[in-house]
Amino acid sequence: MTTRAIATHRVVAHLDLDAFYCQVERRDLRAKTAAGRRDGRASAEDVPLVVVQYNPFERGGVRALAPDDDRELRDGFENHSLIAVSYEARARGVKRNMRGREARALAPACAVVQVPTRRSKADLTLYREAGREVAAVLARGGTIERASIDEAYLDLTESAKKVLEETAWATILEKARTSHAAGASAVSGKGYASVAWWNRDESEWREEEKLLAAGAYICFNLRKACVDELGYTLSAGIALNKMLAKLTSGMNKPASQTVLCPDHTSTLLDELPIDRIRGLGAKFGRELADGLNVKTIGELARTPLRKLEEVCGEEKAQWVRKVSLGLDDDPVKAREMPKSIGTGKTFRGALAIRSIASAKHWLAELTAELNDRCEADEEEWNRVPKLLTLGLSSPDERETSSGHCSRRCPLRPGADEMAQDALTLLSKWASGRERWSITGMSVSASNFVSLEKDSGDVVEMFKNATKAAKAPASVSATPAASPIKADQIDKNVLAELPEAIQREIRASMGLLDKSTGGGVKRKNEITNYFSKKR
Ligand code: TTP
Ligand code: CA
Ligand code: CA
Repeated sequence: MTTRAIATHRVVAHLDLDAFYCQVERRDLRAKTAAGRRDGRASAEDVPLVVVQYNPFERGGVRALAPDDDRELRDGFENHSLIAVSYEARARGVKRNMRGREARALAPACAVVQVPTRRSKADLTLYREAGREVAAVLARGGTIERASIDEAYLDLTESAKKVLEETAWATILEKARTSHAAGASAVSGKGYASVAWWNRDESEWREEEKLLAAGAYICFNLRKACVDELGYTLSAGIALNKMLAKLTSGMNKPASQTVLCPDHTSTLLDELPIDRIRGLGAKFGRELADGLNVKTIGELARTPLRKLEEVCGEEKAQWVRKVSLGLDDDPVKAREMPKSIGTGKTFRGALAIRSIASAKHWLAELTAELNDRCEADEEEWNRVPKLLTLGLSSPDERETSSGHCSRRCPLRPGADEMAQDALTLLSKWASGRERWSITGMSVSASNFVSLEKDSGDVVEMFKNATKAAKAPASVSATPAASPIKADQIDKNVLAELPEAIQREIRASMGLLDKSTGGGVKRKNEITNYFSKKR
């Protein structure tokens, strides 16, 4: 096998949890039943289950139910809309767009669970946490890009190459062949579609097909780990790029995976409605369909490039052409964790802040915003910040030539606490100065401490497939960012400041790029930071 041929191919998986909220609720019901807090009927796997959204227009308003309450509704759910339907309920004809009463009519034994609420709104924390747990397991396979609360893309290319090098073909095949092979009948020309495709002699396998098989093997292991360790089933699509993987993952739900045979791509796309492709769903897709009078990706693929260009311009036409042929080089991108989060505001000229009362007002505004963003960050990254930084720009500031300074203190969670502490920092800065004015103010949070559970290595996982199964959750206290040195201007704080202030500071430090003259002279961390930004 030549590495050159393989280097041009990728293996991407798209994984999506089956009836996600239902699975989370089923697990929750099981835990509550085990703790003796409710009867166990609805926690049984084969009982149909639906998750309902409260109906805000119902008399009496939203029924307040915390995650920990018994949220299985025995009555009053008739008008609630279903947001998740278990496969047992689907088998009885229950569908997502129905109401509670229809679910009960079709499946009288159906358990009806209401989403948790908080301040009269749905509280998705339980599901977000579950989605994160699953993502942590999947991340053992390779670079992960979470695409929604219950789905993710995985780039399995490197892991697949490694598996091909280290694992016997028969071993790979044994697990890989549990996958459906989409389009196999067309490809193999034999009767037993999937089976025939997997049964081919090793010599008949092309390099990219082998890579896909290795990807399927990894995906099988990852899905098994999710079942063994968390009790959740997922479905997956394994293909040569993100777009095709996404189209493939839903083909055989629930609890199964599908490999897209490369030769089948054009057949799959031929009849596919245009709006099924990401990027062609909304306005642009409609313009394209109307402008060219086409409905399917196949028709789009057969449209001459010049005609495409007329409708959507050269650049977009190139992209559309590629996509219509099943090509997609969009990389699987791990979302980067920000090192700090913050918010700031400028107060120019007459707007400059000159009193503690006015500073207090604006700090309350800024810290409220910061607190919201910290909460969102905690939900997304499962971590909490430990350091609060107040950044100030002031013509009276002599400490640095830039007129900018920052003050820090340990971060206490909560908008009010942060507002109080920021005000204390500001008051200390102001004390001892006869007159002062502030032209820019920012607050930021950094030095994050992760609350993530430990995750292992992909190869290790295969070796100890079930050993890790009951590993207890541990809290690691590794700070996600190193402490900020006090003797330099905090680049994170700078980055959070409004553009205008950033420019001012850069100018005063002589860091402004003279664009034609190649002006950046000082090669310190901050210069690097700014050059990276451009
Ligand atoms: P989906 O992945 O679309 O659906 P699902 O996981 O329930 O079922 P499937 O097996 O077909 O993937 O959505 C994930 C969760 O998001 C779903 O369980 C509930 C929630 N959701 C809503 O709250 N409202 C919606 O309109 C949709 C589509 C989903
Ligand atoms: Ca799903
Ligand atoms: Ca989904």
